[in-house]
Amino acid sequence: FLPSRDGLGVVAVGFSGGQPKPGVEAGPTALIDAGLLTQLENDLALNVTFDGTVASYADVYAAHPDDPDVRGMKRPKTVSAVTRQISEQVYAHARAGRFALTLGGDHSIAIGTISGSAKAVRERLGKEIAVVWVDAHADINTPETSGSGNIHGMPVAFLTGLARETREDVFGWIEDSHRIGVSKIVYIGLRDLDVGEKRILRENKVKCFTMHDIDRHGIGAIMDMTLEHIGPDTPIHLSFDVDALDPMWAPSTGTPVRGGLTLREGDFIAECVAETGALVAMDLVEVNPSLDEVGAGDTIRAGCSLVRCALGDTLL
Ligand code: 6HN
Ligand code: MN
Ligand code: MN
Ligand code: MN
Repeated sequence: FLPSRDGLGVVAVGFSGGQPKPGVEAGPTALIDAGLLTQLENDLALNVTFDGTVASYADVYAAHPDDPDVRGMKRPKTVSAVTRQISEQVYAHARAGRFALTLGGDHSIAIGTISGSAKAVRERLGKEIAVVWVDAHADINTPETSGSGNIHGMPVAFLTGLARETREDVFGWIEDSHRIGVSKIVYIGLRDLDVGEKRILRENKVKCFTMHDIDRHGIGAIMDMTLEHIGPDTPIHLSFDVDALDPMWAPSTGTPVRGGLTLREGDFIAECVAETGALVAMDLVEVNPSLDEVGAGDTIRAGCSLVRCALGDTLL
């Protein structure tokens, strides 16, 4: 089994509405200006499909001038409309057999990317995807457990159905075909969990490799266990929050947490997932070049490296 890869589709999401700090909407442009797509085309000989636009969602913001909280969620209709659009874009790439690379933007956009992959892979390959979620955070708050109301802390709850909403314009568009099972997620790099999230992770027996586990076993063993949990012949979606890396390597991000992955550990995770031949999609999110401007170059270079590794650049 190899999910045949007919080129690479790029979705550039200039969106920051899932959290309060401006600047993360400039992430995709910074990565592209650093030469990421040229590197993929030239060094990896990938056939890149990209319409050349970094979406700014001005129309969506204009359509929801006041977007009052729903169950404590901030900007619910804006985030719902943006993620719905992304879901359709990622679906279209994945349905056509293209690897879907999404550049963010804050992590709320994974509601769109993973729902799009899950649906396309069900239809195209008749399989359920697995998700490798690399992050300092679990992003599995429900609206009720969230202390911040920021939707970038909730995508996994909506994707698994742990959080649900019936109104169509507040994530009610998410159908069963878009969802993933809790047993199909593996977390790597966790080190900042909210109390409610810990309860959710325990109650649902979610596979988690925290920084403690990485210190204990080493990243090599962690990747063996990750891929063993997922099992063979399973298409994988890699959702990589750059804040999984230690701020020493990636300081320009909205919620940095010290004690994270080294640059090499991050690249190694991406390489191991690439090596399976089963990677069908990747998100790289939370690159915010306006935070810690001195470190922005490092953060962007780290992001480019993670994407290249996930596409097999460093494998022989
Ligand atoms: N991220 N758990 C915190 C919250 O607000 O729910 C932080 C979330 C961070 C989200 O980094 O993608
Ligand atoms: Mn995240
Ligand atoms: Mn995070
Ligand atoms: Mn916290």
